[in-house]
Amino acid sequence: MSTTPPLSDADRAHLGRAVALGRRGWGRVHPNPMVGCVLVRDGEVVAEGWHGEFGGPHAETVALEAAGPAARGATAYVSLEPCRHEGKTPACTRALMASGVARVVFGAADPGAESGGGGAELARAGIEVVGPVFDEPEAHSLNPAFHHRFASALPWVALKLAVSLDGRIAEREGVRTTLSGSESAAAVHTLRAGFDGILVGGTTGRVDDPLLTVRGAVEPRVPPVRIVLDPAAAIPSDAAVFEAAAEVPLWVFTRDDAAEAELERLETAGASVHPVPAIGPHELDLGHVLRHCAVAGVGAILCEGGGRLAASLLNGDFVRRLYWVVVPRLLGTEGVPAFPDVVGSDAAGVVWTPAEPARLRGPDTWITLDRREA
Ligand code: AOF
Ligand code: ZN
Repeated sequence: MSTTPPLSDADRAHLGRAVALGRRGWGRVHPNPMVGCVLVRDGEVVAEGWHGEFGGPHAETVALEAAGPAARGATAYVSLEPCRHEGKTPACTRALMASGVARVVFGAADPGAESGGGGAELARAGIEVVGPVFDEPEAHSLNPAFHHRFASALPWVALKLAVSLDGRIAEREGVRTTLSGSESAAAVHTLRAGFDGILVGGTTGRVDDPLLTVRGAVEPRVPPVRIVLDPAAAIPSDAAVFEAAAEVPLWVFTRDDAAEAELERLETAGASVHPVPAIGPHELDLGHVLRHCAVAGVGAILCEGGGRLAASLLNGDFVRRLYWVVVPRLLGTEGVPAFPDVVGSDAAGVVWTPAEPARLRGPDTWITLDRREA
């Protein structure tokens, strides 16, 4: 494998297109990565493909089938290294070799023990291979939960908060405040579709009374589990989260010394209740909660607040991505600060880097940041 000769502007553009195609798999392919593929011959795009469904054909296979004989002599641009394993579908390396493509340019290395190494295999077969083109941070930011799985036993945690210009998340303590606009609300539903679990703290669960389901443009292949941290087991039985409990699982984590009668009440209302150790009167052991989630197959979690849970997750260095929604309002001194108690100097030392360009959604600005790994 080699990264020479250098990529032309056209190469980079085609690879960028492959990345964009891959994103169409959002909500449908995880825990697999999102992958796109573009086949180009004599400067012309002959076919495109993407991994559209978990267990379904890979991006390369889709594109090669669409191209047919036109793939011969073409360059395949793939956002991820072509797999060399027989998984749920045949190895992409074999399909590429059989198709007669002359060159393969790929973005991210595949970290899988069995799937990875496809680039070297293609090179041994006489195909010109260029890649990995992306450095590690870029590769990770495209499919963060997928890559995280190879490095950590804990779930990949993203934190989404809508914050006023003066850093506040609600008008007053205990008052439900809709800060962000309808465009942001639509984006949140799309965002939720790509996660295994949606997490909120008990105060948010009570005050905002969210449903936490996905009701947007992307229908998730598996609806994310709703996860509420409610140390005192105090969430009322008529809270909105219980509404859809028959269709979308609801997990409530409580202190392990919470009143038995309350735990039973929550179970009866439709929740799966998980008592866990507490590390303070209002705070559960988040490492314990997250390990439980990982073991149960919840590998990517979106936390949507509130401020105290957000602060605890940051203090514990559990957050890998921030979706920071800046709302152009000032809430003033009565407003609830986004982080009432970020105390840990560890959190202050973390460096965040942009994962994608900031984006306007209606009046709000979305800033997406990834924790830079040491
Ligand atoms: C590719 N192209 O489009 C994707 C790849 O269980 P399987 O057979 O679907 O294989 C999943 C693994 O294959 C996944 O963990 C990752 O390593 C790779 N994904 N590879 O060449 C694709 N989605
Ligand atoms: Zn493959």
